[in-house]
Amino acid sequence: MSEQSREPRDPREPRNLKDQQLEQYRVTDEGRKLTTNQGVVLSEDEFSLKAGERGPTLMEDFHFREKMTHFDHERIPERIVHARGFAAHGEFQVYESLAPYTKAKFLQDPAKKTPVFVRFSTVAGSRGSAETVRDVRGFATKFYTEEGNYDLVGNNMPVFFIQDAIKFPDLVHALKPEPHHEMPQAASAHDTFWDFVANNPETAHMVLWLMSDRALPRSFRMMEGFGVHTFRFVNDLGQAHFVKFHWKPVLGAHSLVWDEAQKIAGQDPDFNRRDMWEAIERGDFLEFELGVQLLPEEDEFRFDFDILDPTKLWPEEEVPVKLVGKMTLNRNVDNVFAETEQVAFHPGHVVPGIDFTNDPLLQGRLFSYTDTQLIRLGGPNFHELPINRPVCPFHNNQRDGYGRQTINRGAVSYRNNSLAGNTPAPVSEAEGGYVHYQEKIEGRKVRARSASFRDHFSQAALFWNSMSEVERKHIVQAFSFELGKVGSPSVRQQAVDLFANVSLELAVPVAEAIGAVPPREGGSKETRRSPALSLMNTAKSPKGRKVAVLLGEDFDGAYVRAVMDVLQAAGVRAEAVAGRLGKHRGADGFELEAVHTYATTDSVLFDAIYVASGRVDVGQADKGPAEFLRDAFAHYKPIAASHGGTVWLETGGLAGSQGVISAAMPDLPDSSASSASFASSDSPDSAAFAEAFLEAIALHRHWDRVVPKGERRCP
Ligand code: HDE
Repeated sequence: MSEQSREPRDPREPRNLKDQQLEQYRVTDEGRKLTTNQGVVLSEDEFSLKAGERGPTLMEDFHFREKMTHFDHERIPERIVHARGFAAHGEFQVYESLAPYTKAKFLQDPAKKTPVFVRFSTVAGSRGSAETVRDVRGFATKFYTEEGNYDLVGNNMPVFFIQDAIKFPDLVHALKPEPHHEMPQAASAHDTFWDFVANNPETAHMVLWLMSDRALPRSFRMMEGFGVHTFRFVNDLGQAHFVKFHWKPVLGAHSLVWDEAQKIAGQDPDFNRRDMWEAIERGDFLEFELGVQLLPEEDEFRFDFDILDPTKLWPEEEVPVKLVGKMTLNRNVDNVFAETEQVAFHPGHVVPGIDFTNDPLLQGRLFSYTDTQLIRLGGPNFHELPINRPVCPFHNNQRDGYGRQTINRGAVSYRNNSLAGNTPAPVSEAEGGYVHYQEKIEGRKVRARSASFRDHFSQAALFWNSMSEVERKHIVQAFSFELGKVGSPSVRQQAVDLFANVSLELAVPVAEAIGAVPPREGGSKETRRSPALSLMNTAKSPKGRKVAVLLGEDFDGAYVRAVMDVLQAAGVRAEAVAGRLGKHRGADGFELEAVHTYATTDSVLFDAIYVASGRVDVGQADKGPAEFLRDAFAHYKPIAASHGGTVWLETGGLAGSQGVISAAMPDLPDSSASSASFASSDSPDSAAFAEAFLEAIALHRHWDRVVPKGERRCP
């Protein structure tokens, strides 16, 4: 690229080694002369070259040919799984040296910031599919360390569907849209998926996670991440520990409810990426703590499950998660294709101090990820793409291939050689050379599953036992929905019978909902619980939430502004919605800016609703505060109303319900008026009102609220 086409970047943006490396590839086209890819300046770009104004187009039109050819080749194959993803840059810092466990350099020095690139994804859907579908989420992190790239390619669930990689093509074929009509998109609620589940009982544990609220994350900022497999840490002395990796979101793990998730898929298919993009642009960076569960080698057989089995987790109560560092995602990409689409993750990208185990799922992944990049990114040089380059130098005798960018000087590209002093040369472990952990292995070549992998139901039952009442209800509803979409009565019955092995409390109501025969016998002997598995025990903070402030004609501007300021100071985004965009004058003459209309947004896109007006002109929309409140109430969200807005609570019969804050609340200081429009002087203190609202927002959902079945309390 030419020198003059580079623009200096905003100096306020964070810098690190990776950022500096990427800088040399960034180009700003704005304000430049239009040229061909060969650098020839063009004089015209709207008309192809013709023999006469009304004549045929000429072959010699190199500009037309180049422009059209490049366009024809713009698309590459989407990822076979995890096609829909979104990514950001950031940094990772360890809290204290992990030297006793691993020699990985990026885990030694608390002062060191390691650049990272993280891609979040859904699994089943195509690249253009909606984001709030019921699915596993990918959570892939590339650490650009001084010793080379380390990729932690995880998911937001700690276990997996299958135990051996050879079954992955079968799983994915069953999950993806059915091949004869390519339906349904981005959904597991269809015959082939459930046929696979019913006939592959190892799926039971993961399917419970998939049917739980974990499959509907409110935000990429609010979900956990897991490395899934058991890996190995190796220290300087060659001693090993088994390790499981966790990402813990600082904002806690929070989920959508199903009806909301489905509606968002229509209202804003980009909901999760928009949330992440906007948060980073505002400076509300994503924060995750890295956690490790460590197990000394001698404890390998301590559990009643096999630690090599990827359908099992290590209960946190038995092996505590040690929080060892923090990752902050603080910069959006400049170009989604160049970065997010071309990034190539691989669980086999490890650095000295991190090694594999014999988990048969992990072993198979070590093959698949390079293989897939060869077709997806068109050849063996994908490591040279800017986003994939390590920040340390790399030298070897690999040469040529499609899209080769490195210009290797000299005649030698082999070892052993004498002409280049037998370099580039490997170095000893002491000098930083990667040495595989020398695990002793003995065995016959067999195609078999270890007997220690055969219990498929105990941990599924552990998960079920650990759920709160609300979470269990959601799981039963999810099974009832998904199996309710299955056409084959036989598959429905087989699935119910499989989950009878987990719990009859689960299988019987599902069977009743889908017209299957309720199983009479079943259940697991597992009675233990792991409280860490329930989302009810996660961190609760209002930070990162979004509130719609519904305005009409009679709001008290100063009061509403004051409430919005308190919310904003607590990290809550408060955005005004009105019948038209732009400035709105309150009853007191104070102006507020509406950034949405009742037509351009919707209740489901917010975590809470504040109605500030009684009289509302909805403009060109066919919905208004009544519909916003109806959905927010049914989705258990906090609702607040002041001044004339309280009338909506009363007509809707919402006043007094859990998580509904009214300016007329009896326990608020100076609370006096109820539904009538009143001036700020008679209204309760805006700070106290906002604080009560904030508390309700921190809880996120008010599950004890009674949402009537079969009828809606519509205002
Ligand atoms: Fe993947 N997986 N996977 N996977 N996976 C891919 O690689 C595969 C598995 C995960 O944002 C593919 O580059 C096999 C477990 C993430 O770019 C592919 C098996 C976990 C991503 C592939 C698994 C994951 C992928 C498709 C069973 C959690 C997205 C495109 C042995 C620990 C990475 C690509 C990104 C992507 C193969 C199972 C996580 C085909 C064979 C378990 C987050 O190579």
